[in-house]
Amino acid sequence: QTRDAAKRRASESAVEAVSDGDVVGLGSGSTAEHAIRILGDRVEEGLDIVGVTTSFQAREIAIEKGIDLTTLDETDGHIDVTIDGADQFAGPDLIKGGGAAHAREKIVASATDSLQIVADPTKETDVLDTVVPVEVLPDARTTVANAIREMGGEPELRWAQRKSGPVVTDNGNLLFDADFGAIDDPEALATEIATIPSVVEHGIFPGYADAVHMGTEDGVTVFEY
Ligand code: DER
Repeated sequence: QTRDAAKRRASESAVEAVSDGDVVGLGSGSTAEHAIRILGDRVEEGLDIVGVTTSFQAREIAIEKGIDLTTLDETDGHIDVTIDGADQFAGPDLIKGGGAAHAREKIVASATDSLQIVADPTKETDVLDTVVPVEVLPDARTTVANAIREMGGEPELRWAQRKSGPVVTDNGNLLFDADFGAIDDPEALATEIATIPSVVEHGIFPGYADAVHMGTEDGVTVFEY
């Protein structure tokens, strides 16, 4: 209950970064859901924005809330501000992909002028050390798993909870959660993972955050980068 309140407070803070006329990236996950719902309420009160969504989940909520949607093809690949969650943040370095949406989240984040991350205190860390989601073409799962092990990681195929078999992403691919332990150089590891053949995208977002809005027990802490 308190964690959900913290997520909501983080989102209320991040939404302040959105202005009339903005193209807004709409993130995925339970924290970003609060932000989309709040934006929807502001749209009803007259806020003039268009959204670019990062997942099936984000699109469903945006449609429910009546937020007009567009695509990167129609905005010349430009987004003014994106609000999205994270599995972990160490300063501006992020690990994302807990919701298996990190491929489209990274496209949107990379096209964004200002990435506003929303989180609760459980996401804050000095050194990134949670598992790194790695999206792979289904036929390459064995070769990618071998490559991750050669790099010192331990890959675990993400199995679905309410479906027999593995999680299948919005892009029709499979997902490893790769445990590399503490990640001292996120940028270097990001580059190394990205060069493995048939890796579609991974969840290290090195230096991506322009701000992190962390909801706390009684308020919000905003880190600017
Ligand atoms: O999958 C993602 O990248 C989500 O943003 C995730 O990292 C955060 O989800 P949560 O807000 O439900 O914890």
